[in-house]
Amino acid sequence: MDQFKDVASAFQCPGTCLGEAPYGSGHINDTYRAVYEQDGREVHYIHQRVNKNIFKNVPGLMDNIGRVTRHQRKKFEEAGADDLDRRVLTLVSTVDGKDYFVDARGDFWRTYVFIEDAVGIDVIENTGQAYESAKAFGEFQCQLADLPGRLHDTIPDFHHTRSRFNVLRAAIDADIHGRADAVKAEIEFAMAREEMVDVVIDLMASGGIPERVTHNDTKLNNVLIDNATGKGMCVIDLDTVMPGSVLYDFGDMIRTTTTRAPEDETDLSAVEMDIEYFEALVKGYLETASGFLTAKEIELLPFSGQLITFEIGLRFLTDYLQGDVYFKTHREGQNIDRCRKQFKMVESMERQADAMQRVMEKYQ
Ligand code: ADP
Ligand code: GN1
Ligand code: MG
Repeated sequence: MDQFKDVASAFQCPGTCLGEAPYGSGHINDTYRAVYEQDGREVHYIHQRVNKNIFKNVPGLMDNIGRVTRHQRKKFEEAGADDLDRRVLTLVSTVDGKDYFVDARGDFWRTYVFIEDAVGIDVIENTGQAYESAKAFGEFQCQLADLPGRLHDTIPDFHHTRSRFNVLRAAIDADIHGRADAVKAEIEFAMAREEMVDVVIDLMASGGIPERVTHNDTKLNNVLIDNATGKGMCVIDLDTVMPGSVLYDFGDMIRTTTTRAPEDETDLSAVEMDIEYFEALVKGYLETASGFLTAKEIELLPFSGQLITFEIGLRFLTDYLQGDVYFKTHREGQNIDRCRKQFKMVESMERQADAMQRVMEKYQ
């Protein structure tokens, strides 16, 4: 791709760029793994085109990522951790010393050192992965607890579930693609749960739970798991790191790590929240996060799964009604399948609320 010549020469990646290919399965940015020849050996980098339709303030977002990754690195150094270049994302500077490059089309690019021998997992395979990812995200929150200054809000109201609900309502009323009739059951499911949407935002507003620096997109494939050891190596996808609630993070961990069904599973008969995975999550998370969590936050951890799974389900439903303009899709109907899967998980968690509570009691 011609655009890549400019990208490759914009960053301080030594050697010759041999080529690049799309990489990973993120729904938002365009991610490429590039191969460079450096003194006779092959070295990889991640070049990423940041989605500027979704992120309206990319310079602010990149400022966040620079601050966050420097802070994390310092924390790992203080803790005597080794293999630092695989524990924290490393931004590669442009030739003029910036963290991002704007190409001739006005697209924003950034480059990361490629983390070798570790992968982001799309669908969970075993309880160890749930445990490791929760431990990594808990450690991430802990490291950022004393980050100086406030981060930019890269997407305002990102986890404001009431806003998400209202946007869905407007999409149903507008119904610009005439799809609402075919998804009446999903719309009814959503409307019947309106009371859920204010719980966390009201508590945040009243000071009942604290604002913290959170990741806000803690799905399983946003932590790289070491191929050899199965350990959580590196928290990635830092675009939405900003002020938030730990409940957003824990809720999204529950959404993505407690079932072996993919996010867009169409056979819903077997989709259930698996309590064993939930237990592994709680164990891993409390190991790294219990030192700073308040009693109220801990009390709401099981509920956060219902809330965030519901919220993402609302977003998939909205995007389906609006014509699939936000999340990348690879086939017709993928967003509505994603929505149905989320709602099935919400039901499953509602049914198992007592069992989830008992797991919490075991670990306190
Ligand atoms: P998106 O916001 O689109 O989800 P991500 O930042 O999560 O984009 O990146 C997409 C995928 O690229 C990740 O799931 C991961 O597999 C891979 N990836 C991103 N950064 C790195 C890195 N520094 N080293 C190795 N793989 C990476
Ligand atoms: C997006 O970037 P990615 O693919 O990790 C989305 C999340 C959703 C998720 C659903 C910035 O995450 O909020 O929960 O898809 N990211 C953004 O899979 O909207
Ligand atoms: Mg991602």
